[in-house]
Amino acid sequence: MTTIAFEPTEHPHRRRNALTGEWVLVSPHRTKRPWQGQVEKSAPETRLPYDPTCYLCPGNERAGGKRNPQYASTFVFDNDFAALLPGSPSGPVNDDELFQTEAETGTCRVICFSPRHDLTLPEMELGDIRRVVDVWAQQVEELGARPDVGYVQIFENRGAVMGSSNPHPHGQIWANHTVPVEPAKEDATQRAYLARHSQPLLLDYLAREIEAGERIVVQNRHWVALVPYWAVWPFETLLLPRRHVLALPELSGDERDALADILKRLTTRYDNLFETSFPYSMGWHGQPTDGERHAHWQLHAHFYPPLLRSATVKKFMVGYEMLGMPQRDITAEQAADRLRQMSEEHYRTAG
Ligand code: H2U
Ligand code: ZN
Repeated sequence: MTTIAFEPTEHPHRRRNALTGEWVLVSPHRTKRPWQGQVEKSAPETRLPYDPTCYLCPGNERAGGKRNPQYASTFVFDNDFAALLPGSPSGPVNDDELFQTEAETGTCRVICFSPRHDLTLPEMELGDIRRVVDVWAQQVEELGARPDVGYVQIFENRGAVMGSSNPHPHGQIWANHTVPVEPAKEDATQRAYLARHSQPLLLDYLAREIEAGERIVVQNRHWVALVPYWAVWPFETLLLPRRHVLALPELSGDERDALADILKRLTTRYDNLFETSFPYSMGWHGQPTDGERHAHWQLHAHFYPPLLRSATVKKFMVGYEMLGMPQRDITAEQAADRLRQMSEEHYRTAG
């Protein structure tokens, strides 16, 4: 391979996402101008701990007509408007090259993180975040044990800009028969890497990131949160366990406590960045639940936040992104540096 005179902080370049095989265009010369430090604050929100019109608050009636119990910590229910239906047919419908169809079955659930309508993950107590971690793990275990479930996708849409329907802290679980597109890409790359190197891809990657240090945002004894080298969204992060872990149910008690800790610290830094309740879609990727042990897998969470410059200026994935490939200006290293500078005391409680 020929080497060229190349300066990653100046020259436009492409970076390959080792987990998906896809590329991102980075245009660092466009951010040469120093950061203005301007923070456009969004209108301060005052929310009540209980909202009588909220369909997720304890004791309230949901849109489907069912009533929530007076739950005191977390609460999981079957989505009243589920995208997948349990017991519906599954499997190939035809092998038509131009109109290929497969029937898909599954289960969709909603997880309320807290009975408190006014909280978000970073504002919750560590012990209560730990309960959310336990629910995630328990749901993967329970749904993954079903013979018709090949993959359990846990995720959270936070904030109206990400399409979240309600500020009450909540996430979702979709459990499918087939492995969805994103984890399927990661499955293929991780499998090929293990075959070539006898080491899981993400463990090698994490070792290199720890060595480099420049993209690390926050770490504790069991977890590391970093802006991946190939990040597409401005402040995208990847959350990784230090140990080789295939799926959430395998996490020890100590690792779950440490996960609650790093979730709180990471999401607090996010909120502090633009002094706003930071929107994102986040979710967990672990091994498929087909009953096999997929040693090439390494559990991880992705955080995909859309904000770019302030509480109101988001990155648009349009034009070139839709028709060419994803592109970013601020480099992953600059984004990690900004997040590293943030306080771990939440702006709403800081004086
Ligand atoms: P989002 O905020 O990420 O959209 O998640 C809320 C989910 O809650 C959504 O999938 C479901 C919607 O179908 N829902 C119910 O199951 N019952 C309701 O009463 C309203 C919303
Ligand atoms: Zn509520």
